[in-house]
Amino acid sequence: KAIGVMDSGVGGLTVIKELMRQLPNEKIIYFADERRCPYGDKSQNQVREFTEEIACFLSAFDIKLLVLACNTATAASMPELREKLDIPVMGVIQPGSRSAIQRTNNQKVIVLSTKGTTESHAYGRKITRINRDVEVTEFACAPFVPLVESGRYHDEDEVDKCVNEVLATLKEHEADTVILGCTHYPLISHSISKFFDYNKHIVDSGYETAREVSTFLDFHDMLNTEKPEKHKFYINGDYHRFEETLNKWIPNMRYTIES
Ligand code: DGN
Repeated sequence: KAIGVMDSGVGGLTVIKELMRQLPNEKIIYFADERRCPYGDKSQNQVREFTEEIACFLSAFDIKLLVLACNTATAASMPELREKLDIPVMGVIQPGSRSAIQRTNNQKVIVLSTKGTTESHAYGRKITRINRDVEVTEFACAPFVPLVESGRYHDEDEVDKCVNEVLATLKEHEADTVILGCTHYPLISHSISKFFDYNKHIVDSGYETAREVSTFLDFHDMLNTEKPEKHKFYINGDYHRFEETLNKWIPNMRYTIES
């Protein structure tokens, strides 16, 4: 059985890159909602509706686990979706929150995310529920997703400029840990670390989520033992740009793609 993964666009690729590295025998079936991307400025109800629709599409493939590789979708739909589906559902907010709690020494954490995730306060609630001494600053970075989706994330000067403008007010922030609370952001994480003079822990929720998926599958004896032939991608829009990012971010991957 495969693992179903969804995102609004290319962001989830940062999660599957880690899934493939940490769990090389698992087959991935990925859905990118390019037609309705970005999710960040949509209402919680709309995002929940989109996520349920995609979960339903992916469930038809007889998957053993669904990963919401999108913070905005996780924030909007996690408890409801867990109730509706009869397979386990994992999101990206819990793993990132736990990792930040482990890493912070001064108990101050910044969360960079979309407007939807910021306004949901999903990270703030999750982190303080585990450790209420941690002070969480949630900060929306609306221009980052369009920058990544447009494919301009590899133009370092342009990314640096955008990061400097968006994060300007956080320059002197005393937090020692920054969560990349949107799965698109690891594609520009170099500029984000540079902006903070490389002196903050950067939490990549993709990496942490893959670790949790690995623990979960192992614990429930659900790991595959043979390498999959090919991974599968479904894109409901123009897939050329998606495929360009896919090939740059995860070279030499064997896959089929349908739009
Ligand atoms: N990658 C998604 C996330 O982690 O929130 C959001 C991207 C978007 O559609 N704004």
